Amino acid sequence: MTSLVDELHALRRLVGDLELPLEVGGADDARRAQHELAEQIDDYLLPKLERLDAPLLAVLGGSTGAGKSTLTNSLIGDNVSIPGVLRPTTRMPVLVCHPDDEAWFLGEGVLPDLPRTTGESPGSGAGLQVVTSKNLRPGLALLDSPDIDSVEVANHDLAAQLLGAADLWLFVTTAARYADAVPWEYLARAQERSVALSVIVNRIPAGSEKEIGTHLGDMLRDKGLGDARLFAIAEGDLADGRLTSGLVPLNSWLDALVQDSGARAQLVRRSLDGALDSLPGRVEALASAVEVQASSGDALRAYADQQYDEALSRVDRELDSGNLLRGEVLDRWTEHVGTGEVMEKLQRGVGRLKDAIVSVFKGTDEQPNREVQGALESSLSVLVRDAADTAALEVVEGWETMPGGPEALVGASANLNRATTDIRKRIEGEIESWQAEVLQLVNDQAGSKLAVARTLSLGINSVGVALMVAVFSQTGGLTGGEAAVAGGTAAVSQAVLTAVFGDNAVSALARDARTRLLTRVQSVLDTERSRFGAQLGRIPDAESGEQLRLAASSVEAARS
Ligand SMILES: Nc1nc2c(ncn2[C@@H]2O[C@H](COP(=O)(O)OP(=O)(O)O)[C@@H](O)[C@H]2O)c(=O)[nH]1
Ligand SMILES: [Mg+2]
Repeated sequence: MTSLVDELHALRRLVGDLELPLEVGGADDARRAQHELAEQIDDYLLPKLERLDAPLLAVLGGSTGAGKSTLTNSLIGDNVSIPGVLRPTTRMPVLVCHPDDEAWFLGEGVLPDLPRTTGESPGSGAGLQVVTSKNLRPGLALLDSPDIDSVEVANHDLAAQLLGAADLWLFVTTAARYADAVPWEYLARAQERSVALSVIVNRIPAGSEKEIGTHLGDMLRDKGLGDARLFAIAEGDLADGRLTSGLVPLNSWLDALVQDSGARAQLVRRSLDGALDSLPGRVEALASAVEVQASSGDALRAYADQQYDEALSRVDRELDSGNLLRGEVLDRWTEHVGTGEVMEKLQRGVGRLKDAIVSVFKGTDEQPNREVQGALESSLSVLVRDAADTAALEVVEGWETMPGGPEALVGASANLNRATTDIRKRIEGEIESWQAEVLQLVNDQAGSKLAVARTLSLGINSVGVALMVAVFSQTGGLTGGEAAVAGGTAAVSQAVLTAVFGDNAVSALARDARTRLLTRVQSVLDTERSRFGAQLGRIPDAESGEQLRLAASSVEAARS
């Protein structure tokens, strides 16, 4: 059986590796929750499980000006943390502990990623200032954390991180502010994680302790925090910045806690179990966020697929329409076979068909074949490129309006809304390979001696070109004279092929050649489409949501 620590490590890795790149379905909250979860496993759960009897960390959290620093100093009886509303926002939080516990708090046991500074001079930047005081009992450290409502994001993120590492939250609020929304958002986390909590209402106008205590007690009960220990502290004069009265109940409670090893162990266990109990729900929220990302990713992918499928259909339709035989191809072919003359012979039934056809291809000169092939190649190339251009633009424009689409486009090349720059080279390469393939087909089909003879007397290349033309010769879409000429073109290539292969073989061959061509076009378009697939590479799939759930279940299983 694997240990709880191993399973937590496994969960931690999954949480850490998870990316939620799309702004869909509360992704921002999910990312924050992800971050806090990873931090709490590192900062608190893993170190705590390693050493259950480590000194307690009590974190003073709360809003700006609630009196956290003043309270810290007052509890220590020494000014270790600078109070006051106006202060550098990046000042390091101060952790005070007995000298005996310093090694533990300077070590990597707790909050391992925060750099430490020591001594009385406040540090700046990210990290923790560790101060020792003999006025504290060994076994309990106080941490004066940054304000949860700080305007500095880094500050309230750090506050959340420090609270995540606490064995005990000392939540500080004031008589004037305790009903504000922000503190209750943090208290909701305390509830979610069942952390040991006590709430300190500071700066209560003389005589209102009872009333405020009762009211706040009711609020806590309403939020499921009824067993939080409540301390009410009256507003009093400060001496040297420290409270002179009102601290006795809090002080004695903390003292008792440190001295009573049973109570201490119970508190540690409670916070630890609370944090572990909170994992499945927190992981489930992450897994749902993953699913939202995955399905947005799927929709983006399907949209791109649809556009490229449409591009292939467009090429297919264009082949059907016979449009490719217009212009250049038609001219070259007509020049090559002298359509009119052949047609006339065919219609008049003059001479043997084979002679007529042989006369069509002027000698063994390869130049005309190459010209027809070249003309076909460039028409096709333009057609495929246009289709790829259109698809790329459609996908970019579509994604811009789809959920998560703009994020999927982040970091894309400026050319993503067009076909790739080397598409032409790739199309031409494919067409040339296809043409070679068609010639090979003709060669293979001319298997019987009779057929070979017929083919050879025409030249394989001429027959191949006739087959290529047959692939494109549909008259749909052509009009007037052009249709007549194209019709003649079709008839000639058909007649050539029929003479060589016979009726049945011709249509099968033409279908085969056409399928092979479309397969090659498809592969060119697939390469185009893959650029969009690459943009979706960071989006998690639904599977990673399942893995998270499984990892959380394994943690649960390892607890028992
Ligand atoms: N008179 C008086 N002033 C206080 C008391 N608690 C805090 N203050 C003052 O309120 C301001 C903010 O307190 P501070 O401890 O810095 O709050 P923090 O932001 O929560 O750390 C400081 O100027 C303190 O001197 C108190 O009980 N009585
Ligand atoms: Mg402070």
